Formats: sequence, structure tokens, C-alpha cells
Amino acid sequence: MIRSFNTHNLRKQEELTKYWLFTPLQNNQPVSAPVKAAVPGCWQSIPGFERYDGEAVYETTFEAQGNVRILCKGVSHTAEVYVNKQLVAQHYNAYTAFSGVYANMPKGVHALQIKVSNRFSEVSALHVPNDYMTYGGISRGVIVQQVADTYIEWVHCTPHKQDNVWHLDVQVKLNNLTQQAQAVKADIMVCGINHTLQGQFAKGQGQLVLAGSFAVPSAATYTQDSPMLYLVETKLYCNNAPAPIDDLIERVGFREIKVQGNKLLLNGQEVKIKGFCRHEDHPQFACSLPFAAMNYDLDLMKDLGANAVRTSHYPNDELFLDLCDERGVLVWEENHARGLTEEQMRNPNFRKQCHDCIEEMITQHFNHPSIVIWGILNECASETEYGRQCYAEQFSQIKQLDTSRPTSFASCKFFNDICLDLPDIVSYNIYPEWYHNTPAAEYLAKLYNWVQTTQGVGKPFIISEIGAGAMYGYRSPAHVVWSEERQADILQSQVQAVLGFSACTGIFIWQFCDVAVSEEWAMIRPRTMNNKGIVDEYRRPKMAYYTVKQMFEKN
Ligand code: ADA
Repeated sequence: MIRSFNTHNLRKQEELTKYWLFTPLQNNQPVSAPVKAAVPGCWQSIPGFERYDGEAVYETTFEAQGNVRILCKGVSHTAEVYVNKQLVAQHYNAYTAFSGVYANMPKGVHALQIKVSNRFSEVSALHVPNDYMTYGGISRGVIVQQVADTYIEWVHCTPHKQDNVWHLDVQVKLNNLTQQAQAVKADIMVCGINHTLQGQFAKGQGQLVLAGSFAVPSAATYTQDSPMLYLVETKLYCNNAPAPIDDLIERVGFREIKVQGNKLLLNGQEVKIKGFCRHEDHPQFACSLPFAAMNYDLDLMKDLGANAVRTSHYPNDELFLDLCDERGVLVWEENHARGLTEEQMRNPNFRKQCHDCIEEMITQHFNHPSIVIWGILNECASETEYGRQCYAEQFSQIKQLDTSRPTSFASCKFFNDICLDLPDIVSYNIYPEWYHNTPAAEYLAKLYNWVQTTQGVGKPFIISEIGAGAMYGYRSPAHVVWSEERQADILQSQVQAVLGFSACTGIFIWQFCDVAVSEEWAMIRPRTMNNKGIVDEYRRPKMAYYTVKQMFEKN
């Protein structure tokens, strides 16, 4: 299961969710016999490969003909995709999708190989040893599609209200494999309204974006309590032929998210965020959580009284975003970067890898109504001039791709940040009473007051991380550090401080569940895990679960 709804009625597609053959490689040569591996899945879930890092190849076959598009939703972290031994796609970064087309294939059974590496090296600026794991494997679904010579790459929908009626701005991106001149027509159907866009590919032109806007008077507003979703079905016609040659079904929610003064407004109403930061991590499934496990995480967050999730620190599996859409859970989604120093940001690949990640994240997740904030560069060098250039560059890239959502970044450069003028929302990761002893309420007020002396003045203010660690099951009448009691005490004080601070737009607790970390972090992370989860890695609630639940429910 790759999406929670059907995305094509016309275009033929097959999800390759099954056993593939997995072979570890060294210098491009097999080091052991192939084993059967579930795809999607990480190789850390294969017995015997729990600690494997390096290169591997996954192999399978598929049956298709014509123009075959291989769509990979996520491979961790570097991939080369071969069809019948011919390279059709290459990609860096575990957390965004990519595709490649092999044109004019004869009918038959074809070989598909995906070479994967999860190696840290100087060419990888974003996957570095970190406070979470970089697993290896085909962690998200793979789909084989048979596309026409001209096909739909994406459809972007932006809802907005005009004279009290919902409207949809639509952009349809088309690819033309033939490069011949073509007359094209896209028929868009939503809520019983039909809208047609027309255009023309010139000879040699491979890509074209059609754009239009229309009213959708019968659309009901998407709210957190009533997350109404509508399918947007686009059919593509070419050269005046009567039958469509391709289609794409997307899904939208009619809502507007805006910043006004120091408030975040959803459909004109102030939102107070009560959320969690969540890593895609599970002891059994690594970063490749199946549908039921993702849904269970949201069940728990709902039970906790949360209304939001931050996809720390990378774009998430789209199936999870589908579930957030359906359950009315607001999402802060961010590009992939955590805690990079100026030196790491000066890696020659850093800017390009960030650029690609942002472009792919926004292009691929554009239509999710749950996403209300685009974030970048968690805890990077926002106190330096060079860092500032990078933040500025990335925020301007975001605004070129999407003006409909506010932006932010999670800072830890207390009293030193020089980038607070750049985002729409100022956000800070703070750990009072855990990493230092200043009482939470005092620290929060001091930080907020300082922000008001900077160019971040008057903007919405979010606590994008706050929390404390505990080992599941470690109980202590003395409430010592790492006990469940101590974590619950600290969270009680932290959450109360933030929710009681009326100038604060909200809180994302660090973090939802305990997660594995790179071995390089083991000396400061007992169990080689970040233990600040409200639930442990198996999702068993710690004492703090009930503390937070009570506070989220009453505020
Ligand atoms: C930071 C960081 C998180 C995590 C956290 C912690 O704020 O953004 O990824 O490392 O600290 O547990 O200390």
C-alpha cells in the first residue's frame, strides 16, 4: 500500500510490494548469496543484516510494455535504478521520491535492479552520523507504471476563498517523451465541477505546465474536526483525439493557512499547536513503517490530545501524510538536515542536496491539506553569516515553489540567531530543566523577550522541541535522571510553561517515540537511542504519556 487512495484509473500501474532478492555488495561484487527481502523494507529488518552498512543490490522482475516509468517513493539513501541493465534513474536522499522512464519497451518480463548505498562519506552532506539512524534499503514503495508518450507528471492544487466561495488554482505539469509538437488538453474534475486547460507542446519541448483557476462552490471547508477531502481527477487528451491517454487523481482539502501578526490562522481562526516531533523509526521495521504501524502512531497522538506532528527531520512517507490529511492532524514538514555546523554546511554538495530535497518535498507533497508549515535546516548554523546565506536561499526557493504556506526553522542558537527575519514563524528548540536548570517558564519568557528585540519581533512563536529523557520501565522514588518519574515531572513543568504562555502559538514535544541513533552518538545516548520518547520504541507509554495527555486535554 503506497497511497491511501487510488491515484490512476487509466494509467496502468503495479506496486512491487513483494519479496525481492537482496545481495550485499563490496566493490560492486556480491559478498554473500542473495536472500529474500520484503520491499518496501530496510535491510536492518533482515535477520543477519541488523548492523550492515554499505552497498547492496535489490532485484526483481516485472511485466510491462511501452514507456515504463519506475517510481521509487524512497530509497535510503543513494540509489541507482537499472531496467534490463540500463540505468534509468539515480537519486540521493532517503526521504523523497524519484522516477525514471525507459521508453518503448517490448512486451515481456523485464529485470529491475536497484543498487542502494547507506554509506556516510564526503559526498553525502545530509546523511551524516546523527541523533537518528540512516538505515539502508528500499524503505518506501516502488511502482511500475506504463505511461503514454505524453503523460502527467504532477497536478498542484491551491485552494483559496474569494467572495466567500472556494476556488482552486490548478497547475498541471506534462512530460512529452516524443518531443514532437502536440496539442494537449487537461480535463479536471472536482466536486462535480469540470474545468478544461489547453496548451501546445512545441517541437522539441519536453515539459509544459498548464495553469488555471475556477470556483468550486459546493466544496465544504477542511477543518481539523471535519477534514473533508475531495478527489481531483485530471484526464489528459492529445491532438484532439476523443479518448484520454493518461490520468492522475489527487486529493485536496479546501482550507487556508495564514500568518497574521503573531497568530497562525486556519480558515481565519487561531490555531494553537499541540504536537509531537516524530522520527520514522521502529525496532522491527526501521524507517519503513507499514500502514498499520503509522496509523497506530496517529492513534496514540490522537489519544494524547495532540493536533499536530512535526516530521523531524525530513520529508515523510506520503502514506503517513495521507493519514494526517484524513485525521485532521496538522503537519510541519521539513527538509532533511539536522544539527549541521557551518563546516558541514560548507560541504560542496550541501546546497545542491538541500535544493533537491526542498524541490522534491514541495513538488511531491504540494496537495496535502494537513501540511501547514514548510520547515528547513533544523538546528543548523543560523548564528553565522554563511549559515544565513543558506537559510535565505532556501526560504526564497520555498516561496518560489509555494506561497500558500508559512515557513519556519527550528533554532537552537539562543540569543545569537541572526536569521529570525527570514521565516514567517520563529521557532526554538529548548530543553530547560533537562540540558540546563533554568525553570521552563523563566527560560521561555527570557527567550521570547529577546526575540522581540530582533527582526523576529511580532511573528508567531513556536516551541518546536522541548522534552526530557527516560528509560522505559526505570522507576525511581527519588525521581533520578532517566527515570520515568523525572521525565514526567519535567514535561509537566515544560508543557505547562508553554501552553500557559499566551504569546506562544504552540508546542511540538520532543519526541513521540524513542529512536535508534548512529553509533557515533552512543556515548551520550544510553542504549544507543534517543530516549526522550513519550512512548518507547515499541510504543509502550511511559509515565509522561499520561502527564502530557492530561495537559493537552485540558488546554
Ligand atoms: C535537538 C535536535 C533533535 C534531538 C534533540 C535532543 O534539539 O533537533 O534532533 O537531537 O536535540 O534529543 O537533544
